[in-house]
Amino acid sequence: MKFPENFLWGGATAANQCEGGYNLDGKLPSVADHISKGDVNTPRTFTYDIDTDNFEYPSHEAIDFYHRYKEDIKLFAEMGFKVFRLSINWTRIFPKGDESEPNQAGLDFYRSVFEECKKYGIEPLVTLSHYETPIHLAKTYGGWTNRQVIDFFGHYARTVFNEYKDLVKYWLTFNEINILASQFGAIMGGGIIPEAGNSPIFNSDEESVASKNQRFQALHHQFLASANAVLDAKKINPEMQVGCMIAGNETYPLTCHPNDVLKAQQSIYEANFYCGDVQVRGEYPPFAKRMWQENDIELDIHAGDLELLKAGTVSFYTFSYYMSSTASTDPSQSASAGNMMFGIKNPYLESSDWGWQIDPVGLRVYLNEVYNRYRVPLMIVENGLGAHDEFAEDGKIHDSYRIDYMKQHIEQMKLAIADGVDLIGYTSWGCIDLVSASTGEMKKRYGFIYVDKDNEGYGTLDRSKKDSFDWYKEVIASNGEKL
Ligand code: BGP
Repeated sequence: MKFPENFLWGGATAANQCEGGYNLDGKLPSVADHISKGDVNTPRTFTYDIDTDNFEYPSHEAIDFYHRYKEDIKLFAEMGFKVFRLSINWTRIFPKGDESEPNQAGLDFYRSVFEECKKYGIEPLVTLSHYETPIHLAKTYGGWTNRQVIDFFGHYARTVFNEYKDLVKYWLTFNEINILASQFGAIMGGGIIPEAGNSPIFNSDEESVASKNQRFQALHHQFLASANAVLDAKKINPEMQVGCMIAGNETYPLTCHPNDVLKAQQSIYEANFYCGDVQVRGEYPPFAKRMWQENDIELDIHAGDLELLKAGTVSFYTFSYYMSSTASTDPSQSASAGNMMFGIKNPYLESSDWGWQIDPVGLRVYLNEVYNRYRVPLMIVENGLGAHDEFAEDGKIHDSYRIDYMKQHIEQMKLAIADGVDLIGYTSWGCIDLVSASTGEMKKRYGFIYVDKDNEGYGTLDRSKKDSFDWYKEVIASNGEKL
């Protein structure tokens, strides 16, 4: 079985993790610009006032894509990218979020980025919201808990749809929308922040920043905003396609005890299908009522909301996939680390340097599960290995571990296509090294392209090619035949 002829190979980034220039040309801070650097042991911290404290904010300079995008896109083109996923930083277009007029310098910047992509025949795939809610909306309106934010987002989305209607065909509304159910997602994705002071973005206290009710209400508002965006895009240019973006969570039962099986199933349903059903099928799933009751969630659903969800369904489904986890009802089992999801250690899997359990077969399982439920085209828009890269004596980075990881995942994609899954594209995460979302570090690297910057923020920012660069170039040139 082969990859389809027009398969979209490429790479993915997010504005807050690569652009830098956080206060240039009219831009004001987003929520991500208020998050300090952490590391494996120290959680990143949200801090209310960035002018008066001493934290480091990795997004403020990041890898300076803001000034170096031409060089970076040229390297992507050299690898043969067909698609480049990036996000528009909302705060470049509407610095506070509630203005009526957009910031021209922000519009010009992305026009120039998209034109640069088009020059090489690269299709931009644009996320409208990837942790970049304007801090003003978070502070003044309570972020996405406030229904008014739907309108501000709608105005932003229509503005960029109109502006780039001839340059951008593929859009995603909210990055990993399902993580809004977590505390991390509440801050980063939902713009729900503590009233003053600091707060770790990973917190074992479930209700520290936002209650479950607030988080699911915010999610309801994002569903509505996403549905509006789908409808607006169709009106502005019927050629445009809008997709959802879910953090893919494949969970296995730790044992074949029926209680473990049930727990794993519920985890998949609640983590993946709750959002997938609303965005693809246009309705809350059957189990939602039980879930709301069990968690004391009472949603404020207005007249017309459910009709809007039904009307504004996405035309393709995208997701991130890094790892799988396991579920157990045995209280003596302890949780292991993961991509915004935490589970019990699977004895059959190896883990990355950051403890994420590597599971290529799980990708095939996930692809089949989701395709058979939704029957819309699928795209993997994040996948890759966060690893420590060291220069060898010959002055190069021989990242065979990254090549192995990706090779195994691409092999499983091929098998899933043979299973009948309509998979249309693959953008590996962090195609160029960038700031880690969970830890804020630079040393957790995913790229084919190395960026000379260390965890303390020192370095020339020069770009260089790792071994995986040439390997991926071959993969694309052979349309996935040479792995
Ligand atoms: C996803 C986010 C990305 C990205 C990725 C890798 O959840 O959408 O923004 O960062 O995870 O995570 P990390 O950077 O923590 O390794």
